[in-house]
Amino acid sequence: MNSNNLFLKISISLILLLIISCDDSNSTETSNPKSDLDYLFINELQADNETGITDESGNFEDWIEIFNSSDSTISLGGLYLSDNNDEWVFPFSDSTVIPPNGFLIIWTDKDDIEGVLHTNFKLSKSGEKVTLYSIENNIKNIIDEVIFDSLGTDKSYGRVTDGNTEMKVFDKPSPGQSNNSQIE
Ligand SMILES: [Ca+2]
Ligand SMILES: [Ca+2]
Ligand SMILES: [Ca+2]
Repeated sequence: MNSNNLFLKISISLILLLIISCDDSNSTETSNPKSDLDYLFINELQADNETGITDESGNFEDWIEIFNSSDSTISLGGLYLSDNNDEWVFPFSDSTVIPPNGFLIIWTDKDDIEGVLHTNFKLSKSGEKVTLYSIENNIKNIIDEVIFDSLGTDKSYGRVTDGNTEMKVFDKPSPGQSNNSQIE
């Protein structure tokens, strides 16, 4: 082996070593998307909104609030949200990223032409099932699921405290904000 070849070999080895060590340091810092998804919750929803919040078009629409209970930013791009009949995929967008301990409102208005935060289905005011899930290698992984009954006009249904299991009907919905302050 001449010295040029040896130099090349050593250089390549060093570069590979550098790449591997970079990867190592990254894996502890950046979040693993699979485990991160466990920190996502369907935190609150409204299925008969008549006087509450309005979407960009000024319409009183129903919505689902997603809560990121982790300390990392999580992108929802590529995840799925469904009701009893339809399935919708979160677009990849800055708008579908939730900051640590943040909330995101998805409009369930069947107006998906209105923007990336609008689903292709509506929530039934008589109740149904909402599921947040991922599909990897054709396997459906349920991240969170909420079954609700008829709630009444302008009420919401959600987690008594953000991200916890106990659910209740709220007289005062808190779209995009913590549910915790709504405890009476
Ligand atoms: Ca709309
Ligand atoms: Ca529906
Ligand atoms: Ca809320």
